[in-house]
Amino acid sequence: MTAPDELANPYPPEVARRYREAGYWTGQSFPDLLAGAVAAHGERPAVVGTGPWGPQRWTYAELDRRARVLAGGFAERGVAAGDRVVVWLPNVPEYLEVVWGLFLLGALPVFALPAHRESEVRYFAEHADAVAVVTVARHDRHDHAATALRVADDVAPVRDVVVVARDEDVPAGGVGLTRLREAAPREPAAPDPSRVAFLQLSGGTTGLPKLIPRTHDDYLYSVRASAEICGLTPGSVFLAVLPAAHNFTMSSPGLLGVTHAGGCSVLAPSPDADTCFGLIAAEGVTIAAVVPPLAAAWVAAREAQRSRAESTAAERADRDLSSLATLQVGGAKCGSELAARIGPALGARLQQVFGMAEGLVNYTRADDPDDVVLHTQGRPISPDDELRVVDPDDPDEREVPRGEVGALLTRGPYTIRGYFRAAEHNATAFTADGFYRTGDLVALTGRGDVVVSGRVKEQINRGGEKVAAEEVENHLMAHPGVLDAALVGVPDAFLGERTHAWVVARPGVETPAPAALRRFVRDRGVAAFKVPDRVQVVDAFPVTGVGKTSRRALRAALAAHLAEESTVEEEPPR
Ligand code: AMP
Ligand code: DBH
Repeated sequence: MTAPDELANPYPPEVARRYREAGYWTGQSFPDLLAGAVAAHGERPAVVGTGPWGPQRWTYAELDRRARVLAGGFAERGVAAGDRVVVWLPNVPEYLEVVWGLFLLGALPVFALPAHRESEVRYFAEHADAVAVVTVARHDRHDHAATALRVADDVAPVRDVVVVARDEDVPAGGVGLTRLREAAPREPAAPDPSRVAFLQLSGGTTGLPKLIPRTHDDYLYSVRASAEICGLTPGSVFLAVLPAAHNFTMSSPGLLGVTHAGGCSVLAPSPDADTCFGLIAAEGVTIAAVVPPLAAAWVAAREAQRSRAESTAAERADRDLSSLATLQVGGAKCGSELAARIGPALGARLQQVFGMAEGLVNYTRADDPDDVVLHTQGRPISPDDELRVVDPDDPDEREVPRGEVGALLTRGPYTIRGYFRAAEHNATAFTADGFYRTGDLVALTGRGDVVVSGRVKEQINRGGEKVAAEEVENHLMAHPGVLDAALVGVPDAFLGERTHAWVVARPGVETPAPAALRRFVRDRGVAAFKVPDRVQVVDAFPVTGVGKTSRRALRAALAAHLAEESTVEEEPPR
């Protein structure tokens, strides 16, 4: 289905050679990573979590045994090395069994978020020519399995929907995980480490999300280096709070970094403070990764607990967070005020993380001065990460003086050179010499730390969940009563930004109500975080005198207008 060279190493050969010579690309594959952990730490705990079969606690040897069986199970279902399989799972331990099963088989996971819905899952399956979708029965009041089965009906290459559920909960047409677990274990494949290992997802800026091809070599370099920067050891216990498939949770240093170090991954079934504080206390969690709104919620919960004097000894033990050495905050900007409250409230050292699924990840370091940790988003992983901060209005993209704000371009040993099957988009997303245009506005400090100050890309960062303005506008414009739509971000005290849709009604038809338009977008089967927080129907876009009404200028004008308005009128987030 895929031309063989489509998944080949996308870096120019001389660049690949340089990254190998520098020791970044070592030829390690995903199966090698697991084999290394099993050899060195086989009897140590690898995974803790709760799924359809109740609480699970697996050593590396047990995880490996399970993954080999699933590799055999997928093979029996006709999945072959190089095939793509959409993995659409919440934070259950079986997530790791499935993902490692696919890696050991040499198949390529295509990661979807649990919050995604039919429109996104269908797109991933189609765009990647996936042969199977793996999901759960129900999650978050949504029937994931039923949705996946509809996708399988319509998208020709999808032969199987594998349902991670007890047999009695597997709907007709689905294949229960127990079926795959009956297979004979399979010897791990030996994939070419220079080739693409999986497709990661991006928040996207255009009408359709993009798939990100990451090779074994480039990704595992970032994982090993991240584990080292974050000081992971076999004693590290990582709490996966955000979705396991999110690039932050997976690799910064995340689930894979912990595997490299021989530590333990604890999967949180829900990100709320009660659940997570309980897990931190019970499992001795040493490091957790969250987005700013979650960090704020945890801080507030802790401050509230402290002020309640009547807590019993048992309650106090249940909330003992003393093991938590590091709280990583990233995905969206962690403001200085929140940053300053984290240490005192949670007793953990803050680490800011500014990363992207396309590659580049920046960390503040454990030995950085407080000033750097509180006020910057850190510095890159690699000495060979190239960061150019350029004038966004300059067609020649000349660099701005150090310290000034500009658009960030980056290139390096773990940053992609192009999205998967997106030639047209790649032409604008990358420079001719291979820099990725991140769309972020940043300044570099004298020491080379990055301070994120905004963005040029048409994307709204809703508490770390990325919303592509154009994608939502397209959904709105599919409504017969809508002539035009523009989605903008509005400042929000909790989320950083929330979404506001301006809609121009189509003349001559009944003007749709805002609530009906929100429902319309939701019913089109998109992730809930993409449903506009507020919809406002107007006769025409309130912009004149902008010169040309490019959509970008329009959005900027609307955003400015709304920012003014929102200082007067505050709406609680959904
Ligand atoms: P994605 O490309 O979907 O993986 O999202 C990556 C984007 O998230 C980055 O380009 C930034 O816009 C945003 N982001 C991630 N971490 C941070 C951070 N610590 N501060 C500000 N923005 C961030
Ligand atoms: O937002 C992100 O995509 C992100 C944030 C922190 C990321 O991909 C990462 C770390 O690796």
